[in-house]
Amino acid sequence: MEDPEYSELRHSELRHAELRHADLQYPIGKFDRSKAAHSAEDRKRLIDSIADLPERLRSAVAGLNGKQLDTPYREGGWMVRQVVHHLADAHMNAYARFKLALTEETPAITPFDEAAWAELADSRVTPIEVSLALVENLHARWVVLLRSLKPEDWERKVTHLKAGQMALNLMLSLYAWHGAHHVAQIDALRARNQW
Ligand code: NI
Repeated sequence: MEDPEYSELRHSELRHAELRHADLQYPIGKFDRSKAAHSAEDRKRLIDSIADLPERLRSAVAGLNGKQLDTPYREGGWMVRQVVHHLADAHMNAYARFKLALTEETPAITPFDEAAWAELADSRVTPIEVSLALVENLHARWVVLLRSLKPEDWERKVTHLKAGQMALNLMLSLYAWHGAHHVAQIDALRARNQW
């Protein structure tokens, strides 16, 4: 008879291998496009989460040395450093998209090639402090803007060339998810390595 503990271990290893990729890349799950923020309560909660992101990101990377920052958060994934710079890249785009949506009629939004941006020199070698400060300052302005929106403003849309039409109430949930998603990747890496 097989040692039950061994069998359990083997089973969990197999299961772990199956789930490994999706779990590591999407530790909080993929974004659910059905989750637009339709109520004022939902929007308040999501704006608060965007307001807290700079601090959550800072604690996620606190105390990591250069070698740890240059470690991919999963095999074949971005280095921690690139994840931090990616949040600045993506949220600068997001902020501009909100402002475009508020000042133009359903403007067309150009997607950016996030993988290619992450390979440019500034994403690979800039000290993370630069992007931590950038994200802090960017989110400070973004949150002032978000808290000023009237209920009807949340229905304003952009046309994303790949994702189609998106209202601001959907983009709000998307970016609240996006910040939490990348922070969770870093948290999971640290937990696995006991850093
Ligand atoms: Ni991202």
